[in-house]
Amino acid sequence: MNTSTLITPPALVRRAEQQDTQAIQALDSAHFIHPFTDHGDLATRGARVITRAENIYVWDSEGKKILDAMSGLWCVNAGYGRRELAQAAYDQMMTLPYYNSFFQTTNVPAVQLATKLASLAPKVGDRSFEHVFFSSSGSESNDTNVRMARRYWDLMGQPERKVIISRHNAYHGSTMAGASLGGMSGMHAQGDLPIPNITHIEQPYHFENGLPGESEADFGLRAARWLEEKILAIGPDKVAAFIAEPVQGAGGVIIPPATYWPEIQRIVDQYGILLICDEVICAFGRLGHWFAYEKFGIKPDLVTFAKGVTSGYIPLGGVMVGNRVAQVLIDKGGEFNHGYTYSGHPVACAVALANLEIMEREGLPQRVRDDIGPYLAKRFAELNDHPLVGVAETCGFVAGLVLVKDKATRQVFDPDLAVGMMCRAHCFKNGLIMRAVGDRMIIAPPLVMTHEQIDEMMALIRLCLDATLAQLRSLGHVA
Ligand code: PXG
Repeated sequence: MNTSTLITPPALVRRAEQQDTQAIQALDSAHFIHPFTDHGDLATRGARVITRAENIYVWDSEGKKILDAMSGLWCVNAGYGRRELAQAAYDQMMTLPYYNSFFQTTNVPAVQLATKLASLAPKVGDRSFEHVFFSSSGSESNDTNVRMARRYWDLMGQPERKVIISRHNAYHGSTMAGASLGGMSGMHAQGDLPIPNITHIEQPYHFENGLPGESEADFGLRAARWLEEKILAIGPDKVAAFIAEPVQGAGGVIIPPATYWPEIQRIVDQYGILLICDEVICAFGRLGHWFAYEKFGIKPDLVTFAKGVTSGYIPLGGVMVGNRVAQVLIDKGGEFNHGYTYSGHPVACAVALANLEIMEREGLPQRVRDDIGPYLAKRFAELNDHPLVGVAETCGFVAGLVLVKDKATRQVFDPDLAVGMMCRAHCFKNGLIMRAVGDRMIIAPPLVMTHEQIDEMMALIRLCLDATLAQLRSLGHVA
């Protein structure tokens, strides 16, 4: 077969856009149960049908062009429309579309990807990352972490170390263990969660949890010490691990104070507990490094990844297993009774390798660190002068701002007003995808953005904030 005729986006696009939007919406509503969706509500309004994408833009079935400032769902790091990734999938499918990695079997792309990831994960202190466990998602990877951390302590002769400490408002996935590790009360309320031996401390969110007049630095130390208090309350010999995102993503882009992570590291070291960094969002250039633990000087034992490893083109996740855990599993372990049909899927691994090659060739992590990250920081900080913005902050290529009723007193809106959703609606109307988490408006754009595209995005964000302000004024909610 002639591979050059395989991928013909214009033909695909025409087919999609010829569909009747309402017909697709009706079938969608009749047959498709969406994630995190109120289906009664969706049935009345109809889903937005996204039909194609290129670079940093997506198009809907009505032909509307939308700037995707969320990289899909924090994952399309290399941008849309990369033919190399489609080609890598095609080539691998024609060579070996699937084989499992159970029963003393392996495949070449999985070996190559594990080797590549080991070479990209920097050594920190006495921690190195020579081994990788593969899954198909962030959730599965965090389930793996729970089982691996407990297995580690069993093998260390300390089976009573079972408790995993996480944080309120963290997001670690939607499986039973993932949702339990996460600190989303709405998720815990459904399905009898958390599962046993998972507990939470408060998040390091200065705007909400800082005391009046407390500096960011002092707050960071106080927030980290909540971990120490929790460890002491449970009993250090019962704690297996602490899990956290370097910067909380789905919780609303919560960027911890600079003092937070060093103090967390002191505490986990002092009590000997494992540190799990969930980098499903933060890795692969998002914060200007291949892995964000390097940015914060964290020494994790296990590192969760997914999303950006394939730029979202195909599902793949995994865990970077640090030497402390890997050596014990290998030396003392026997069989670890855990694995997935798609662990080390050859097509997913081949796409990941091609994606990492693009990111390396185009220097995307460095670009975020030295060029577009600082430029976004400068432009995003300008929003601090907007009457609706309590505080606007960035870290690498994520950014968040909180909408407030009164800037001077930092008074927030009544949650029932759903001001974040109001702002999000203005964004969609004006051709911008920006996410609302309560009244925090957040972005995580593709890492290929140019300065001009950042300017275009910032103009749209300001336009949408102005439209939200005008609406709130007309409703009498702000002066
Ligand atoms: N950990 C983190 C830090 C995540 O952000 C997961 C684990 C779970 O990954 P999977 O691949 O199982 O979805 C995630 C996923 C949002 C949103 O609303 C964020 C995620 C997923 C869905 C919605 O921002 N992050």
